[in-house]
Amino acid sequence: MKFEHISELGRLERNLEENTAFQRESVLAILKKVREQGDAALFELTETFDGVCLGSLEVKAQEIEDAYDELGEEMIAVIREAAANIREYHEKQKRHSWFFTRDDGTMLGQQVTPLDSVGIYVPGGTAAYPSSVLMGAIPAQVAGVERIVLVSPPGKDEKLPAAVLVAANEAGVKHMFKVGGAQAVGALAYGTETIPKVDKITGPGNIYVALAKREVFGLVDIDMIAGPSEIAVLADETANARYIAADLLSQAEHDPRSAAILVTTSEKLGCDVIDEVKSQLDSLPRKEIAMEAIASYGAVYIVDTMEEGIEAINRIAPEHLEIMTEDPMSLLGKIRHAGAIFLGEYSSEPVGDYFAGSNHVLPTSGTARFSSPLNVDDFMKKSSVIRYSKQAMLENGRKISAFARLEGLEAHARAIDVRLEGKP
Ligand code: HSO
Ligand code: ZN
Repeated sequence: MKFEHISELGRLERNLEENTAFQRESVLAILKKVREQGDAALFELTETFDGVCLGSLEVKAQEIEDAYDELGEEMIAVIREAAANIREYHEKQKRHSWFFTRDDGTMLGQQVTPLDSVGIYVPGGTAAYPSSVLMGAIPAQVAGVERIVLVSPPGKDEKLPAAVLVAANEAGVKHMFKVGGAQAVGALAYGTETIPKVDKITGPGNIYVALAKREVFGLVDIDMIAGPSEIAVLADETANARYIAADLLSQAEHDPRSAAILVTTSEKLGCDVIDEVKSQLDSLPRKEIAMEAIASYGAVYIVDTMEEGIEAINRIAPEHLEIMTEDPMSLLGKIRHAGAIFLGEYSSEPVGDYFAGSNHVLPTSGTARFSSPLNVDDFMKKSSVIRYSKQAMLENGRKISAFARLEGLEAHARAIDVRLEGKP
């Protein structure tokens, strides 16, 4: 981690899908196989890629019970409390249908309907995060989605991690399947004998999963193609260097391509944070990953004024932003682009990853310029509702048919005219 000039900001742009022609070819072959052979393809591909010969794709009730025993009371209680916080936050996002009437008797409105079914992908191995299960499933459940389907690659023991099963169960997921990779995306998009076809696929995954999601987009909806995690901290001389370093490392440990950036008006704070990062790194179990991230995408930018700092943050449009200044609230309104904004020294980023209630599935790689955290709206859609009255038709019909003729669409015009003739 070192000082860099603000003009170097562009270096942080990372493209997840560079040079992926080879993987795309194999994704296409996998999707074709799943479409043509259904469950048989899933069993075969799970044996090839995960090295397990599954007896059944579906997670059985007994496995969920065993997961509760394995996880233990204390962690079950923590997951329950986190789930309650996430539910409370997302309830506030829920939109309702609205209607209004005009004096002429017309009624117009918007009817909001949940999607019928969604699939939640949970990556395998050390990235099988139970917190991400809550973040995907709870907004869907709050939206009112009837069928939430979880898919995740099994471990060598043929199982899914206990914490994942408990989190899914606590979030109200009733259908869980042991399949991962591009084949799981194919199963959700096309449906197989065992796995129901869904309308939308959410959740992060490796490059094969990301490419498969992109490939089936259109047939089904997808959430986003997430890049490596990012954190930016905007700080003045009052900030605590130890806290900032710890927070930068919290995201650096996710991925060797994670970005961790400090933008500050204080050169002294910048130096202290660099020293702290070096000393805290040493004892981290995931030090190799964090070190690589800090070396490649870690940076400290010194700015002359807070205004300049805010400008830099808006250019980065980070996934996570922490504001560690004397009065963080006073800067909030000036931040235009950031996935999640953490205010003050006790709002450490992992508070949002696990427990506060806000969603941790956030726009990365600068996409916060135009997109939002995963939210209840992602699992709902809207229908326009129109009820025109006879009076409104008689008053406005001529204008409508004239508009239709302007476009050369005579049948449209006559559909109106036929109602203006006075004949039923
Ligand atoms: N910070 C990650 C989410 C996560 N962290 C899951 C821990 N577990 C992406 O925003
Ligand atoms: Zn995290």
